[in-house]
This record gives sequence, C-alpha cells and structure tokens, in this order.
Amino acid sequence: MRGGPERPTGAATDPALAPRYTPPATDPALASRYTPPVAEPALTLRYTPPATDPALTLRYDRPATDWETESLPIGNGALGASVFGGIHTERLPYNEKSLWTGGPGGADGPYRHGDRALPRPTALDEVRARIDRDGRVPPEAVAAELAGPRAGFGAYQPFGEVRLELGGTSAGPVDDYRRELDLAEATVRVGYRRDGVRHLREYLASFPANVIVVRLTADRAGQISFTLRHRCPHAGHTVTVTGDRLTVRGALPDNGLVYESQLRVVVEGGILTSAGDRITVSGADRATIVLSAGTDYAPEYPHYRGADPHDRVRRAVDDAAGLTWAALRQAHLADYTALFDRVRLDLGQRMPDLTTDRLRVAYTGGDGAADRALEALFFAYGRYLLISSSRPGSLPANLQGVWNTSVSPAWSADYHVNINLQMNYWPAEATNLDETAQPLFDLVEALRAPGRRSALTLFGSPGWVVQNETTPYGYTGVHDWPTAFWFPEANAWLCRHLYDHFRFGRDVGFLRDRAYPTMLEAAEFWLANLHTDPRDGTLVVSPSYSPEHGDFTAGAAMSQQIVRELLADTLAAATLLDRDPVLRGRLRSALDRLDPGLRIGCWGQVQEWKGDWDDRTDTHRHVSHLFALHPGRQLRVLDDPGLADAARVTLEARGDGGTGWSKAWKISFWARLRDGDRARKLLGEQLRESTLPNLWDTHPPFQLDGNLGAVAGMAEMLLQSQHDIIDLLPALPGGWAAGSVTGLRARGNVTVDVWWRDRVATRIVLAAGSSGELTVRSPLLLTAPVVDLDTGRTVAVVRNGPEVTFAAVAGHRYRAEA
Ligand code: FUC
Repeated sequence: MRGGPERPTGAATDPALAPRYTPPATDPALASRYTPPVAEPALTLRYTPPATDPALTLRYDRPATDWETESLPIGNGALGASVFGGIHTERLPYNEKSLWTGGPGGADGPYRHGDRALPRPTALDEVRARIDRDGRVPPEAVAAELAGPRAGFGAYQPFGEVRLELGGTSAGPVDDYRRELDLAEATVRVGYRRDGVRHLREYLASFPANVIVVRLTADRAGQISFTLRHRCPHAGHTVTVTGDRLTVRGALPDNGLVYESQLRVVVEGGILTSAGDRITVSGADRATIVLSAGTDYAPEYPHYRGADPHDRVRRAVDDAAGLTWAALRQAHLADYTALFDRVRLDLGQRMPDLTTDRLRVAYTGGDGAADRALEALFFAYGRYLLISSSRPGSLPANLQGVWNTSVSPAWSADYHVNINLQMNYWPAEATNLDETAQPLFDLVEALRAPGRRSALTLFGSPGWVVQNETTPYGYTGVHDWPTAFWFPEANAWLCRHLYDHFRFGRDVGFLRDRAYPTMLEAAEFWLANLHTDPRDGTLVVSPSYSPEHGDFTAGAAMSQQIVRELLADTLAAATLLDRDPVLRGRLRSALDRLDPGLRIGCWGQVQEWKGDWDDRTDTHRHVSHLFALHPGRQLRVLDDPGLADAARVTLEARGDGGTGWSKAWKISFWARLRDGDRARKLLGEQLRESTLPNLWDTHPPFQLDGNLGAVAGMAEMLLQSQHDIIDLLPALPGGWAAGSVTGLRARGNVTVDVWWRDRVATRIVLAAGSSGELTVRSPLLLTAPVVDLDTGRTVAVVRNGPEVTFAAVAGHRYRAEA
C-alpha cells in the first residue's frame, strides 16, 4: 500500500507579523551574564509570591526568544496568551478562540461547508462499484470523483500582541532572573533584579473574570515604568487610546468577522499618560493590566454570527479593572484549583535544582527520581493545558489549544477529527476534568445541522456526517487532499465522547437530552450507508480509508471498529432509555451482519485492511487499526490473548517512533496491553524527541494533542475501566515502583485513589458517585477486606479471581488496605 505523504503545513512563522516583530536573539542585558548552568538564587521580593511547589513548576533562567519553543502559556479557554518574560521588552501575544477566517461571507465565495455546488448523486455509487470490482482504488482516483475545493475553510487567527517597553534603555546589570509557570496556581511569574531593584511580574488568565491580567510590582516604590503598545496582524483594524484604556477593533478582511479587544492599565502611584496608540506609565509603585477580547462569532448554523463583542469586552475589562489584584487573583485561584487539585500524582519524584529545559535534556527514562519528576510535571502540565484551553462557553481546544501567533498556522490550527481533536479530550474524563469537555460536546452538537446537509449532498442519506477536519463554521464536507479528505467515521468517533461522558458520570439526563439524539442521527447515517460486501455478504463501510494511509477499500479495520462501537452504544443507550424499538431492531440486525474489522493477518499482525496486505516495514504514524484496543474497547486483552498478541506484533512493526501525538497514542496502546515498561518507554521517547523546552508537544510543529494524549496514556497505566471493571495499576512500569495517585475517575461514577509499593497496591479508596455494583480488579483484594468508610463496616464481596464485586451506595467511600 502507498503511504500518504504528509500534507504541507502552513508557514512556520506569520509572514505579516514576523518582520515587524523580530526580537533580538537574546536579551543583551541577560546574555552577557548568562553562564549555564547557574544555581537559582532565591527571590526575596517585597510582594512575595506564594511559595511555589518545585514539583509543579516549569522554570527557566532567561526570557523566551522564540514563541513556539520557549514562551509560557496561560489561558481561560476562550482567551490565551503566552509570556516571553523579556527585561527590556515584554511581548504578550494573545488569542481569542473564535477569531477565524473562512465560513459564510468569506473571500472564497458562497460558503457550502465543503459540499458540492451541484450534487453528483451517482459519484459515490460509482466509487463503491469500482472498489467492489477492483478491491483497492488509489486515493487520487477517489478524490477525482468525490473531493472538492477547500473553499471557505479558513484558519485560526492571532488576535495581536501587547508590547511593554520596560523602563528606558538602562544597560545596568540584571541578575537573579527567573521565569516560571506555576501549575498549582495557573500563574506565570517573571522576576529579576535590575539596577539593584527587584521586579516581579505575574500573569494569569481568569475564567470567572474573562480577562488576562498582568501585574507589575517592585521592591521599591516608584520603580514601575513602561510604554504599552499593541500590534495586530489584521489589515483595517483601529487602535484607540483614551485615558487608561486601549481598544483594538476591526473586521477580518476575509469574512467580516468583527473583533474587539480592550485593555486597561490601573496604576498605584506614578503617572499614566496616553497619546496616539500608546499608554505610558512612569514611576508607579504597582500596575495592573487587564485585557479581554471577543468576536461576533456564534456557533449557530448557517450564519455563525451573534452579538457585537463590544459590550461584553468592555464590561469584562471594566469589572476586572474595578477589582483589586488580590480579589482578581483569589477568584482565579478558587476557580482553577477546584479543577486542578482534584488529581495528585506521586511517582516518588524529586525535583532537582534544574531549570525545566535542562531537566528535559537530562532525562534518561531510567530509575532516577529526577526522571520521574519530569514525568509527573508533564502529567500535571497536560491537565493545566486542558483547563487553560477548554472551558465551557467557548470553542474546544484546537490543534494548538488556544495559542497561535501565525495568520497561516499549520493545518489552520483546526479541528482534525481523524484523531487529533479526539486525543485532546482523552484525558478529560479519566483525569477528573469532565467540564473541559463541554466545548467538545457543544461543537459536536453544532455539527449536526451542517452535517445533515453534507450527508444529503454527498451521500443522499439521512443523519449527519463530518469528514476529516472541521472548523467553527461547521465545515462538514470534503476538500481535495487525496490522502486526507475522506473520513465520515468521524461522526461516530465524536459520538463516543458523548457516550463515554455518560459512562463515566452516569448522568442519564445528559444521555437522554444530548448524547442520544446526536448518536441516533449518526447511527441513522451509518444504517443508510453500510454496504453489502460482495466478497462475503457482511456489512462494510465503503469507500473506507484508514486515515492518511494506503488505498481506498471496503471495510478497513478502523472504519468497521468505529461504526461497530457507535451502533452498539446507540443500541445500549436506546435500551437503557427505553426508546425507539424499531431502530433497536435495525441496529441489532446491522450489528449481526457487520464485519467486525478485527482480523489477524499472515505475519501475525492485526490487519489494517480487510485484505491481508499489511507491510511489515510500514512505520506510518497512524495506527488506526488498533482503535479497538484504544480508545475503543472491542479488543479485550485479557479475554482474547490471540488478538492482544497480534496488536503487539503490529506495534512492534510500526515501531516506537512517529510524530508527537503518535507516540502519545502508543503510550495508551501499550498501557491497554498491560505493558507498563513499554508504555513508559514511549513516554520517554515523547519527552526526549517530541517535546519542546516549554514542554509543548511537537508534531512538529507544536500541537497540543501530544501533550493531552500523553496524560491520557499515563492515566491508562494507572487505572482502566473501559470494560466497566475498575482495573487498578494495570500497567505500572518498573521505574514507578512506589507512589500514589488520587482523584482519577473510572466509568461507573467512581473516584479512585490508590497507593502502591513494590509495584503492588497497598491502599485503595473508591468514592462511589452512584449506587450500584462495582467490580474492582487488584491483587490487594485477594486478601484485604473492603470497608465502607461511612459505616465502618466490612462490605460483603463476591470474589472472582483478582476481581471483587460489591454493592456500592452513592456518596459512600470504600477502602481496602494491606
Ligand atoms: C492528521 C495527522 C497529521 C497531523 C494533522 C494535524 O492529519 O496525520 O500528522 O497531526 O492531523
């Protein structure tokens, strides 16, 4: 089979922005004094920041000079910014998630969501017939029949950059520089001493106030001076400065999307003056900058426009400017820690006195406590990134979360739905951040309206569909890149996130009102589109394309596995809700006839295609045919050792390389295969080869999916529940001999804490959110009684090998201890 080439990426840097923005290679004041490695002197600041936990802090001893590899991100879901931490000049590029070109009113002409202008009702049948006849059809030939121009797709845009020229041109000495991202408080801090004065800047993105805040302080009065300017890459914008307020407003030339950002500078002491497009502060004791931004985007088909952002943005900025720094910070911490603090991971790590870039370079993947410190930090950072880039009320995290400085980012920084968007949300439920998945659910529901139109236009069928990638404007049709334009199974893959939310939280209202209607319509699509395979009479997906790889065929493994899961889940949901008996009958008979898409081939591998064509030397980054192993659940490792072996053969052949997200996925594959050492090896490969100095994952370029996929993989090593059994420590590596994790979530509405020594659980605490039977697998339960901590009584359990089953009561906690 031919491997599809990687598509070209967008420009690495933004051509419009780059020439005007190039900072000096290094901050000269610092460069002259920088001799690595330097010990970090303790900061003694008058406005002492709370003691940071070194185990939860990314820290550096110089400012960033490169956005992608070094800047430190903050975000509140809708807004994001990244901190350089310069001494003479501070740069703060920022984003708002809905600032997108493309869609209705875009420069590409009438917007059709990727659908054809004129339907060609016979095109699909012709492709199916050709696949039936020839077995394999090259992507280019299928694209010639079914693809169309990528019109109105658009791209995620940078909003602008706040620049602070800080205090004149003094070339005086600078020392004790420190730049850090404190994950426990979702705060970036930049501290240094210049000309004998200690400066501290703090940065946070508040979800409750919907603002980005910069706080500038020093240990002597009257030392805060700067000139603030704004840069915006979009033609036609205006910058207005009145008093302490700077307003940026415009409409994207491409599609007329209205955008506005405002910032206000609040000073304590000193003088604030404004002129032209700048605000100048001289000799203040302290200053606080608050910024908010918005657009008139609304996630509503067909116009995707809502209220002008002006009032919203102005109110956010004014409300925040009226609060003290202490109050802003307090509200931010209360909001953030309520999410972040739910999970604690102790791998027996000890953070050495090293900056994070050096910690990463020193990483060996061995038994040292410093290696575990990086791993635990990476886990915490991933949860931080998910909280920072995905909160209710805005769009989901895109390929770059919310952070982007380019007007033509790689792959438009879009929503790729042949793995990437889904991977972003793998850790959401398991690491106890299910609120962060709300934007994903909203997007999936918003795809139904345009997706119905795409289903009708291209397939002539009911239901809704989305293809390989999508945008906030409901791009549900096709484009014309032959190896990546076709993936209608994305509708089913996205639905599994809705259903999994129900499986984790047991929220029947959510299942009834949100998950089921969306699943039902996706299932209708597949019931109408499954094709009888003339080879054996089974039902298959055709045309079927294993993501970005090989020829078009009928019944590729991933297609079958994904559709099977959707049909089975929809049947289970309809049964539970006692709905749609006729549909249930149709689902049952389709499932009876559906090709399962799980076959062992001639060299012992799981087959990627229905024909036994896999090439042993193929190391393609997508390992789509193991969907049933992860994130799916049809490949049951303990019940089907033959298929589990075949999955191992496949993974050995594909190798441990790949792009950032590919390595992250392989952590989960090996975790599901219960091989903790191999899972950790993949984590190590990712940290060594696919992680940037600021710990962003790199495909390359920077892509958030790898960060979040790795968190999910680490969680899979510690706890699995895909088969409704709470399976504790299923893939603990030798290097994590002792430790604990608290607050992970298992399907069935259970919160799980577990402590271990010598790789064996010594204490388990389960908090049941719902009443019902729980089945738990852990060797500890062979001997230890299960005690209800709320009644103090030992509960009756049914033992079955290393599994015990007992009746849990909602709100009760259960403990087993060695
Ligand atoms: C999929 C992958 C690419 C890249 C892109 C954003 O198409 O195959 O590697 O991650 O998404």
